[in-house]
Amino acid sequence: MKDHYEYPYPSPELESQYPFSVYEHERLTEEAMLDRAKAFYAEMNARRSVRMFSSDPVPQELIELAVKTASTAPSGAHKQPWTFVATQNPEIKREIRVAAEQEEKINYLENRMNEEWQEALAPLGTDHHKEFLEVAPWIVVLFEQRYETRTDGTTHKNYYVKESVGTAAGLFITSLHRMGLATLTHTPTPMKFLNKILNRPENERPFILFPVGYPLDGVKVPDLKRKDLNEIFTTVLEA
Ligand code: IYR
Repeated sequence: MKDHYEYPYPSPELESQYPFSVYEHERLTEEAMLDRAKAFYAEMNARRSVRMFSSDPVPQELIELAVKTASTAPSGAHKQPWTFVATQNPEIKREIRVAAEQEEKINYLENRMNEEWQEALAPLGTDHHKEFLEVAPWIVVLFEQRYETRTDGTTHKNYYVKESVGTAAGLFITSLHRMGLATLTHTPTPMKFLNKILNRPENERPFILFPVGYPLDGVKVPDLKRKDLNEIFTTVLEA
């Protein structure tokens, strides 16, 4: 009975209608799995968001590889409902900075963010100055596609868009860190101005803006602690 499936996937009917292939997977020893998991955790635990970048250039190929990695994310009905828009053009970066700072001035100085929100941000010390938007060599904006527009002009809904795009964002951040670059998940809310500056269509909505580059030498980050496992993980062992 072990691992016997009464309803195997794909069913013969399904396989006669759509293509399938055997998933290539190498099963590792538990020891090898532990080694890899511990090394990867240590590497990811060293990642930090930074707010000052070096202006040193970064080759476009590295950005493209991070986007390709992000696009391996699972997505609702495999729609891959995302567009990554990258620029290293100084004038466009300036326009984005000016527009972002305009919104953030309202958030911080005119209290569009309420007191509780501003208190939560106090240890980070963020404010309306977004100089990094001009200094970082790249700005990559991740847009979510609320629906897709096909070449024949018809529109089709996407599913679980936020879940899908959020998952892709995580892989993008992971890929950048792994290749030795830094980023910041920046959301200069409201972000609709990015459609205009970056010339994006109506079906796309900005999800996260990522400045990308090397961290500035000696850059400081808040002494944040990550939650212990017992605060974020629990098991349910009895029915
Ligand atoms: N968008 C603002 C405010 C901000 C909000 C959160 I939640 C943060 O974690 C950090 C900042 C800004 O970028 O400054």
